[in-house]
Amino acid sequence: MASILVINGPNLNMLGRREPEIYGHETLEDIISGLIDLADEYNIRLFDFQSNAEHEIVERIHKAMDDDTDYIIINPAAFTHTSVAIRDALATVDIPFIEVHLSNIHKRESFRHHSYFSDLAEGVIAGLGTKGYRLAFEAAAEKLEES
Ligand code: DHK
Repeated sequence: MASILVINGPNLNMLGRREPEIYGHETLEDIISGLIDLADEYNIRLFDFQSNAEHEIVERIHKAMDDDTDYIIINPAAFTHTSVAIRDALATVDIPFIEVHLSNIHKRESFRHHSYFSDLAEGVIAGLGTKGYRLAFEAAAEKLEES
């Protein structure tokens, strides 16, 4: 059975309560439970991980090599704009990934316009809210079915 790992970075554990005008009203639990349903439909194993700590995300990405993760969906949140370490971890494990952002980072403050991940990602989704995770999951699942 193929496996997809969904990683969420800092402050995304606060979704639903955090700046809802930007990030919406759904919680991270809502997002993950929707993805679990999709994973069942596609017969895919879903792993999910959220951390506010950069080193924990780096370590979880390393572990993806050992647990035979086939695809990663990642919203690095604020680390999008700062983390060479998480970028390097993704390059190290060489597992294809899709970068997701709830908000359209290109419409926001200029410090959010640069991502350390987009040039390595298979795809980037921004500005579609929680639907972005579902679209990323479907794209990843379909790629895995083709391979
Ligand atoms: C989430 C965050 O926490 C921000 O730091 C990013 C991203 C944007 C999002 O839109 O999901 O700048």
